[in-house]
Amino acid sequence: MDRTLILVKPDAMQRGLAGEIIARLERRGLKIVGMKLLHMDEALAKKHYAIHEGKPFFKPLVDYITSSPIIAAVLEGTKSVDVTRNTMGATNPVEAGLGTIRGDFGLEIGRNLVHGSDSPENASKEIALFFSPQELVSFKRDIDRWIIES
Ligand code: IDP
Ligand code: MG
Repeated sequence: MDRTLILVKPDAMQRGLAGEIIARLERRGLKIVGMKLLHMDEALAKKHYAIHEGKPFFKPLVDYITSSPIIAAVLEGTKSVDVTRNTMGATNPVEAGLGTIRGDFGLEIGRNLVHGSDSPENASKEIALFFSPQELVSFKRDIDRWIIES
Protein backbone atom coordinates (compact mmCIF):
# COMPACT_ATOMS: atom_id res chain seq x y z
CA MET A 1 0.00 0.00 0.00
CA ASP A 2 1.53 3.33 -1.03
CA ARG A 3 -0.10 5.63 1.51
CA THR A 4 0.75 8.75 3.44
CA LEU A 5 -0.82 10.80 6.23
CA ILE A 6 -1.51 14.50 5.90
CA LEU A 7 -2.77 16.95 8.50
CA VAL A 8 -4.31 20.28 7.57
CA LYS A 9 -2.86 22.26 10.48
CA PRO A 10 -4.73 24.82 12.61
CA ASP A 11 -3.42 27.87 10.74
CA ALA A 12 -4.71 26.48 7.45
CA MET A 13 -8.06 25.58 9.01
CA GLN A 14 -8.42 29.06 10.49
CA ARG A 15 -7.51 30.71 7.19
CA GLY A 16 -10.00 28.65 5.22
CA LEU A 17 -7.33 26.86 3.19
CA ALA A 18 -8.30 23.25 3.86
CA GLY A 19 -10.07 22.81 0.54
CA GLU A 20 -7.23 24.44 -1.39
CA ILE A 21 -4.62 22.19 0.24
CA ILE A 22 -6.57 18.98 -0.23
CA ALA A 23 -7.48 19.98 -3.79
CA ARG A 24 -3.83 20.44 -4.76
CA LEU A 25 -2.92 16.97 -3.52
CA GLU A 26 -6.02 15.44 -5.08
CA ARG A 27 -5.37 17.09 -8.44
CA ARG A 28 -1.92 15.48 -8.56
CA GLY A 29 -3.71 12.16 -8.66
CA LEU A 30 -3.51 11.04 -5.06
CA LYS A 31 -6.69 9.40 -3.81
CA ILE A 32 -8.35 10.20 -0.51
CA VAL A 33 -8.81 6.86 1.25
CA GLY A 34 -9.57 8.25 4.72
CA MET A 35 -10.50 11.63 6.18
CA LYS A 36 -11.70 13.07 9.47
CA LEU A 37 -12.05 16.32 11.36
CA LEU A 38 -10.61 16.04 14.85
CA HIS A 39 -9.19 18.08 17.67
CA MET A 40 -5.86 16.47 18.63
CA ASP A 41 -5.24 16.20 22.35
CA GLU A 42 -1.84 16.63 23.97
CA ALA A 43 -1.22 12.88 24.20
CA LEU A 44 -1.83 12.31 20.48
CA ALA A 45 0.25 15.37 19.56
CA LYS A 46 3.18 14.13 21.66
CA LYS A 47 3.01 10.69 20.05
CA HIS A 48 2.72 12.09 16.55
CA TYR A 49 5.68 14.44 17.07
CA ALA A 50 7.67 12.12 19.40
CA ILE A 51 10.76 12.40 17.18
CA HIS A 52 10.97 16.11 18.02
CA GLU A 53 10.77 15.68 21.80
CA GLY A 54 13.51 17.68 23.52
CA LYS A 55 13.86 20.23 20.69
CA PRO A 56 13.20 23.88 21.58
CA PHE A 57 10.16 24.06 19.32
CA PHE A 58 8.52 20.90 20.73
CA LYS A 59 6.18 22.57 23.24
CA PRO A 60 5.11 25.37 20.87
CA LEU A 61 4.54 22.71 18.21
CA VAL A 62 2.30 20.62 20.50
CA ASP A 63 0.43 23.76 21.63
CA TYR A 64 -0.05 24.80 18.01
CA ILE A 65 -1.24 21.46 16.63
CA THR A 66 -3.73 21.09 19.51
CA SER A 67 -5.02 24.67 19.25
CA SER A 68 -8.00 23.97 16.99
CA PRO A 69 -9.71 21.19 15.03
CA ILE A 70 -7.70 19.89 12.10
CA ILE A 71 -8.31 17.56 9.16
CA ALA A 72 -6.40 14.28 9.02
CA ALA A 73 -6.41 12.40 5.74
CA VAL A 74 -4.80 9.34 4.24
CA LEU A 75 -3.75 9.68 0.61
CA GLU A 76 -2.91 6.79 -1.66
CA GLY A 77 -1.02 6.69 -4.94
CA THR A 78 2.35 6.25 -6.61
CA LYS A 79 5.17 7.48 -4.34
CA SER A 80 2.55 9.16 -2.15
CA VAL A 81 5.07 10.22 0.52
CA ASP A 82 7.40 11.96 -1.95
CA VAL A 83 4.62 13.39 -4.10
CA THR A 84 2.88 14.82 -1.05
CA ARG A 85 6.08 16.30 0.36
CA ASN A 86 7.09 17.97 -2.89
CA THR A 87 3.57 19.35 -3.30
CA MET A 88 3.82 20.74 0.29
CA GLY A 89 7.26 22.32 -0.17
CA ALA A 90 10.12 22.78 2.31
CA THR A 91 9.43 22.82 6.08
CA ASN A 92 10.33 26.52 6.26
CA PRO A 93 7.88 28.37 4.01
CA VAL A 94 10.54 31.02 3.36
CA GLU A 95 12.56 28.33 1.58
CA ALA A 96 9.62 26.56 -0.05
CA GLY A 97 9.34 26.99 -3.81
CA LEU A 98 6.56 28.99 -5.42
CA GLY A 99 3.87 26.62 -6.59
CA THR A 100 4.12 24.57 -3.41
CA ILE A 101 1.52 24.83 -0.65
CA ARG A 102 3.94 26.25 1.90
CA GLY A 103 5.65 28.49 -0.68
CA ASP A 104 2.36 29.94 -1.88
CA PHE A 105 0.60 30.40 1.47
CA GLY A 106 3.16 30.45 4.27
CA LEU A 107 5.81 32.63 5.85
CA GLU A 108 6.54 31.22 9.33
CA ILE A 109 8.07 27.80 10.05
CA GLY A 110 5.79 27.43 13.07
CA ARG A 111 2.72 28.07 10.88
CA ASN A 112 3.41 25.98 7.83
CA LEU A 113 -0.11 24.84 7.03
CA VAL A 114 0.28 21.12 6.43
CA HIS A 115 1.93 17.95 7.68
CA GLY A 116 2.96 15.04 5.48
CA SER A 117 4.72 11.84 6.58
CA ASP A 118 8.42 11.76 5.72
CA SER A 119 8.88 8.05 4.87
CA PRO A 120 6.68 5.04 4.10
CA GLU A 121 7.61 3.54 7.50
CA ASN A 122 6.57 6.66 9.38
CA ALA A 123 3.46 6.95 7.20
CA SER A 124 2.29 3.51 8.38
CA LYS A 125 2.90 4.44 12.02
CA GLU A 126 1.21 7.83 11.69
CA ILE A 127 -1.80 6.44 9.81
CA ALA A 128 -2.30 3.92 12.64
CA LEU A 129 -2.30 6.77 15.19
CA PHE A 130 -5.21 8.51 13.46
CA PHE A 131 -7.22 5.79 11.68
CA SER A 132 -8.41 2.26 12.30
CA PRO A 133 -8.25 -0.06 9.25
CA GLN A 134 -12.07 0.04 9.06
CA GLU A 135 -11.96 3.80 8.52
CA LEU A 136 -9.94 3.47 5.30
CA VAL A 137 -11.25 2.48 1.88
CA SER A 138 -9.16 0.75 -0.73
CA PHE A 139 -9.00 1.54 -4.40
CA LYS A 140 -8.43 -0.93 -7.19
CA ARG A 141 -6.62 0.33 -10.24
CA ASP A 142 -8.34 -0.70 -13.49
CA ILE A 143 -6.22 0.64 -16.40
CA ASP A 144 -7.14 4.33 -16.16
CA ARG A 145 -9.78 4.29 -13.48
CA TRP A 146 -9.82 3.76 -9.76
CA ILE A 147 -12.65 1.71 -8.35
CA ILE A 148 -13.64 1.89 -4.71
CA GLU A 149 -13.62 -1.64 -3.32
CA SER A 150 -15.09 -0.97 0.10
P1 IDP B 1 8.02 18.70 8.33
O1 IDP B 1 6.66 19.13 8.86
O2 IDP B 1 8.38 19.39 7.05
O3 IDP B 1 8.16 17.20 8.25
P2 IDP B 1 9.71 18.54 10.71
O4 IDP B 1 11.18 18.78 10.71
O5 IDP B 1 9.24 17.13 10.86
O6 IDP B 1 9.11 19.22 9.40
O7 IDP B 1 9.09 19.43 11.87
C1 IDP B 1 7.76 19.23 12.30
C2 IDP B 1 7.11 20.57 12.45
O8 IDP B 1 7.70 21.26 13.53
C3 IDP B 1 7.25 21.51 11.25
O9 IDP B 1 6.30 21.29 10.25
C4 IDP B 1 7.08 22.86 11.91
O10 IDP B 1 5.68 23.15 12.12
C5 IDP B 1 7.73 22.66 13.26
N1 IDP B 1 9.13 23.07 13.24
C6 IDP B 1 10.18 22.40 12.71
N2 IDP B 1 11.33 23.09 12.88
C7 IDP B 1 10.99 24.20 13.56
C8 IDP B 1 11.75 25.32 14.05
O11 IDP B 1 12.97 25.41 13.90
N3 IDP B 1 11.02 26.28 14.72
C9 IDP B 1 9.68 26.21 14.91
N4 IDP B 1 8.95 25.18 14.46
C10 IDP B 1 9.59 24.19 13.79
MG1 MG C 1 8.22 15.78 9.73
